[in-house]
Amino acid sequence: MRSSTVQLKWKPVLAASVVALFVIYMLAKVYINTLPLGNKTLLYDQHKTNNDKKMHVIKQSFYKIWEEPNGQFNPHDPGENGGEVLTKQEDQMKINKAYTKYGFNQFVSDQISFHRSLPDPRPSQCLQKQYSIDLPQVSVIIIFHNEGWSTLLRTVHSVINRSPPQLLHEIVLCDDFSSADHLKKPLEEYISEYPKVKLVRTPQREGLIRARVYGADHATGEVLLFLDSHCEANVGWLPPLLAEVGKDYRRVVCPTVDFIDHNNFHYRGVDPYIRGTFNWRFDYKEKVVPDKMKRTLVAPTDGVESPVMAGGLFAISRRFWEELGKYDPGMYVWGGEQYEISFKLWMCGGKMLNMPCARVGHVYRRNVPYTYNKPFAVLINFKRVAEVWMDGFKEFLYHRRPDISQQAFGDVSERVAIRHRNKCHDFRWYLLNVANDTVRTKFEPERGSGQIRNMKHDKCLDSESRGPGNRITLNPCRGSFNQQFSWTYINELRQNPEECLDARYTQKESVFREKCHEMGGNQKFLYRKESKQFYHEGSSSCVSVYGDSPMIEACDDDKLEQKWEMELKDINAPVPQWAQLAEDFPQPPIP
Ligand SMILES: [Mn+2]
Repeated sequence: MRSSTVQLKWKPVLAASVVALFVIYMLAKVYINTLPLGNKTLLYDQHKTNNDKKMHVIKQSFYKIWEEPNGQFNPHDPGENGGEVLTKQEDQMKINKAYTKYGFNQFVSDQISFHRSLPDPRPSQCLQKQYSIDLPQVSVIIIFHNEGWSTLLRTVHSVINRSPPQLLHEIVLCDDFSSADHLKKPLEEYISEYPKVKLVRTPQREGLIRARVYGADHATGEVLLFLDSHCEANVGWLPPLLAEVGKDYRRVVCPTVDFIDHNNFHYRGVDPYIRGTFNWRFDYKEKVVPDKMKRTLVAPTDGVESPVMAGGLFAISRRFWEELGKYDPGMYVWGGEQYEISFKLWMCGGKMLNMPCARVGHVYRRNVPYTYNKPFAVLINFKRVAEVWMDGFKEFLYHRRPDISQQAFGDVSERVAIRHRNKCHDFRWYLLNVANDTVRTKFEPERGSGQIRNMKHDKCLDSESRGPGNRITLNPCRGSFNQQFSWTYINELRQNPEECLDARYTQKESVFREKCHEMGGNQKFLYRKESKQFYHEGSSSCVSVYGDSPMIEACDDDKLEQKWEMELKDINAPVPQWAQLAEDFPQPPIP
């Protein structure tokens, strides 16, 4: 009784507060709309719909107008709204040819408008986010080598169409010594219509890394933004990136890279809250942001701190790029540059953020269509990164990758000088402060290795050199490369280079070979020494045999089909000297 009396008294007060708040809100809105021209506090308001263009307010609808010239496109045209393009059986020859030449289905790409519309995959909060009008201008640098006409120009047009003109200083197209005819005169003529697009060509084949440096050297904007030549910038992509660099010139930002299918050019948004990291084989890994960290994000629109960038799509101030010595010019072609730039930007006072509101679609190639006559390029690059930036921790890498360890790598003294000149932190600092929850540094010896023999059939697990997604089979033991497995510290059954046995309780009749995800689950196999069984925790079952293939089924100690032999190792052997560096580091959990 008494509590309801109290409630009755509060009701009018509550109503009055709501009205008062609403009035304050409306007054604030009116005030913002009357701010004078040129005032630094003016905002990019992506929501306004009235005629405040003259107040230099960039609106969401502005992007939309810019995105679709004349606002006219037919949603039924190929690939509109990021949709997939279907092909006919009779086109298969042309499609195969396109793959050989470009690494993706250029035949499909050619049917899609340069100005195609895209779905907006941003978290809804991004649409309300406001950006200062006082942002630095950007040079977008696009490297290409024998790129297809339509993929290249769709990249260019998506940037022009979806960038506020006052933020886009220029687009630098950097041709890394292409031979294709369409990239000569026809390209020059085409871009002559677009005053902001400039074309530079390397005097010899440089490879992606050095071509990016060449392109950047020809750019004059305050911020450099690198893109591949088969991308599509999405709506509102630029302000979130430039706003961060504008706050501090040592902030490096990556757009969220959405997925464009190489086969049908379907555009798919991805989870934007991810962090890039690596393992001690220098495989790049992505980890979803742990809940603990999600809570510390101030807003869903904020960037996620990331230890390593995914690839080559990022923005950096020209000043920081130059202070850091650009990319290492002693690197070749492609590979390893993402580690170099990521390690040094963190170690030398910067910060890297993945931006959930900035979206760029990228076509992941199926195959690499070009050749470059530099064997061991990636090994040289990795070795240079390790020697310059990783101190004693390079041994963690060399232990897992003897091929890197043995690689000649040239002179790195100038790169080491950059480290000293910028008074950078050491790699220990990086591991403890940047990558401490993504990279395990404790010595993790193999638990076993060699071939895995079934005791009933006297045959061995065999991947028959087929790639990810394929079923594992059982063959006579012959010690071949495809029969070599490593039972790792985190209980994977791993095969080089980085594929793991993978079992699913939904498909018990087979065991597959998949890219190692290092998250346990389907790829976690515990070996029971006494019963010689491989116990698959994810499905609470054991690896057995059906026909000529391994399968999983309910564990049964008495079944000889479930018994396997492999050479086990002593994981309690003393920790080698090189690995003692990080014994006391806090470790991210073992999956
Ligand atoms: Mn690419």
